[in-house]
Amino acid sequence: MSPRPEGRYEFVVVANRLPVDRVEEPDGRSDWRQSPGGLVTALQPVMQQADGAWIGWTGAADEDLEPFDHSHMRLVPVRLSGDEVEKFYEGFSNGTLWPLYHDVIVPPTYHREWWDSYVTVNRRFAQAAAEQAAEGATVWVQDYQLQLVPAELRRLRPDLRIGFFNHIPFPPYEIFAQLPWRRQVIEGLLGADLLGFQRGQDASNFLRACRRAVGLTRRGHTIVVRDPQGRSRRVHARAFPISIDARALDRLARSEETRERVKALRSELGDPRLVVLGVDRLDYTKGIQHRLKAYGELLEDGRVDPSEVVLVQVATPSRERVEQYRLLRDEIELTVGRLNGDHSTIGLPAVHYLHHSYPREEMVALYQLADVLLVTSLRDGMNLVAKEYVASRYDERGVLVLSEFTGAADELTNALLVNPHDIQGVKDTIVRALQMPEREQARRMRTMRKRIIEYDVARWAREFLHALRHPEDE
Ligand code: GDG
Repeated sequence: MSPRPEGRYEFVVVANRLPVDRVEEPDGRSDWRQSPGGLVTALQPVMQQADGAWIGWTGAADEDLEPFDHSHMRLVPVRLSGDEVEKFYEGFSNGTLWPLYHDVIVPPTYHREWWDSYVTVNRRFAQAAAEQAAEGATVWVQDYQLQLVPAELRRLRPDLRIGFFNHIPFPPYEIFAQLPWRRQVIEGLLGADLLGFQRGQDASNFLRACRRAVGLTRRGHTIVVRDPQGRSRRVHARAFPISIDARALDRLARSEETRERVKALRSELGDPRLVVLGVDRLDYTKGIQHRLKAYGELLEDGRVDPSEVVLVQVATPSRERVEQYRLLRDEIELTVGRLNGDHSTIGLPAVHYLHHSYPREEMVALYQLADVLLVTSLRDGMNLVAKEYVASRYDERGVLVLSEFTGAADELTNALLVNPHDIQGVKDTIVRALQMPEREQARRMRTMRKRIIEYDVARWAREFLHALRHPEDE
């Protein structure tokens, strides 16, 4: 089916998920609630100004839903069958691309049927965008699940301005080259006018992959491609580090409700113990096992006394139908169980392990409570948790221990940077963080807060869209 010549939306976002979650009302009906993510917060003002539509999946299989309006946006659901959820989403997106793009921390799986499903679903997203976009509209495609959408969309609608942002790292060519469909992925991405990455290194890796996989050489940030009609077109690729709504978090952290909650939590945790916090999706890229190993050894060595310090680890449930994630959960829970068995006393667990998702307010209270925040990712596109911690610390207290292998480490250079593979280094850094004088905490926190407040998520969206609409400035 060919799309209608044009839809009516001037600004179209295409993302794997719609920015709403289904909620069950007490009367048994279900309704939609805006998801808490930063992306929707950042794009909402643009959506409202420009008459915007958002194309994505609801998260449930085999669901046929008509487009509907919510939070001043047109939401356009894309259907995925159960088989596609398995092959496109859990398979190719989370079992092939996710580990491949995160330095093959676990081995990626390559299945031809998963790839076929990825192609089919990417075409469906492109078709939906082609139907909604007005003549000459701006379309912004999000993330690794949809890398073929830019080229497919350009084929259907050459009049559009197409941007793409990759939220996860783009790997070095030596790793990317494993992908049997590397050429098709690069060609898919090159359908865009502007490709955004988290770090300069990701953009360089992509530009290098263009030369190695499809023989196109760069000029600075730009690659010149030839359309099938023989016309040449310029594609720009560079870093636009994503951020958070820092002012909103700062406000929430200062609120009376949060202060009360912090007080209550502190006494529940056994005041005056110091709190070391980890907050992650339960994912093997986050280095949760490395962190537990380091912390466990500190308890073992007696360098950390569990009556004085407690580790709180929030591990938000994630991708629970994927085998590797189930194994990881078992492994982490076994380790936490052992640590608590060896080091807890009644009423004073050495580690609080929380496998749930919390409301935003509770997260901010935890950030306020944390004397040390541990981010030990083995590879992470950005890591918003690190930025959220900094934004919440209006009191300029607290120490951020941050893995060098996060995008955030490029900006938050005043954190205590660690190599999560160096367990001795992580141990020493945790001890240093726990002993850091308040003046040094404040000095470091102040510099990091300045950066986060200046470069917030609204600025990220503004700079990307400006670059997309004004390629002459590139
Ligand atoms: C990908 C890239 C990149 C977590 N638990 C709860 C909760 N969260 C929120 C955090 C934070 C977000 O989820 C997690 O973001 P991260 O950036 O840390 O990590 P990924 O989910 O892996 O995100 C990453 C990001 O995309 C954006 O481009 O930075 O590198 O991997 O906002 O606060 N929020 C609430 N309850 C929880 O239990 N409310």
